[in-house]
Amino acid sequence: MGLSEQIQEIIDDARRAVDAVASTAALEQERVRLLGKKGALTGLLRSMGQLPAEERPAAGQMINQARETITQLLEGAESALAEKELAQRLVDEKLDVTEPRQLMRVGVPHPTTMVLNEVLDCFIGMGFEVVEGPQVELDHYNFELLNIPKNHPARDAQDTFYIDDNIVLRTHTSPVQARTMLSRKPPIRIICPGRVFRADEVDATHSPVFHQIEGLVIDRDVTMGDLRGTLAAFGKRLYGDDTRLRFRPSFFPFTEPSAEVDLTCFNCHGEGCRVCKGTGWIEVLGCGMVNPKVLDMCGIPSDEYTGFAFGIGLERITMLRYGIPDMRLLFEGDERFARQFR
Ligand code: 2U9
Repeated sequence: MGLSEQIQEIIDDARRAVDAVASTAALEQERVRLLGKKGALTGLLRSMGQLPAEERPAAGQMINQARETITQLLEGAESALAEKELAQRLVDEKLDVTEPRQLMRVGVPHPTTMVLNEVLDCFIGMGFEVVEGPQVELDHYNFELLNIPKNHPARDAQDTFYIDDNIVLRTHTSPVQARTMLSRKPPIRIICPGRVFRADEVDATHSPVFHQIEGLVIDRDVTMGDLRGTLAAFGKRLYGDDTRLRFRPSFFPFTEPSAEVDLTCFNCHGEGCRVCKGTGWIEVLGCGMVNPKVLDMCGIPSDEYTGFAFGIGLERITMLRYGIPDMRLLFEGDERFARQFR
């Protein structure tokens, strides 16, 4: 068989093989078989050495042409196959974005969070800045700087969770204010929300973990009148514009004088009802003028500055707001409970 017949046979074979190939992977195998080192065409090229010298250029040209032809066959098949495979993938991997799916359950804010946000919004509106601090505190910040001395009953392990002799779970957010006073100069106008801990037994009105919101204002010439005006604005925001407030004398180590603050009942507006146990008043928070001893210990000269502070038990006002009868409901994490207050 002459060279041109051999070449024609190789091309015919290539055409049949390439036509029969069904995937790009199989096509690659064919490329190796047809044009690779062990292929028939390469074999012919090698055997050219046996030809008389004058026939070699023509033979080489024919073989190269054949190689070109086969390369074009492979390339044509490759683009046709790639197109076919893409079309198949588009069918196989089609997504029906209109297909109905399992609905995602969306959570709701906890009632305590909703009341917290309302209280924060009120004080932020009056120019207060929100400050937070550690829940695990040094005895020094939690007690000493707040004029709660070593023998004070609040320090008892019956009332306070101790980590060691000097470290406690904070029993109020007051250490946040103490830290702020030590690190800043007046004027100070801050509101400090956060989780606090007391070694209480759980019942309908007590929990060993609860939340406070405390406020602190320090500047020159801050008076009890400023305290009353600030809390009156808060009371109206919380219980409505016709809300009145009254101060009852009280005692806290960190304030002097100190007072407990009642608001007229949001339910009966002072007439007396079940919510306020017939008194017309609801106790909402404690407050006072910052004890000069506390100012001095926290690096603020008490002969130059005065201040007021107040503390709100968040769970208590949340229970009142929504008529929740038992504090434990606020800590159970049952979402069916939370969903009732949207
Ligand atoms: C500094 C100085 C003074 C914070 C205050 C109260 C009054 C108060 C209670 C409310 C209900 C605690 O959660 S509760 O049981 N708090 O009555 N808190 S004055 O006074 C401060 C705080 C920090 C440096």
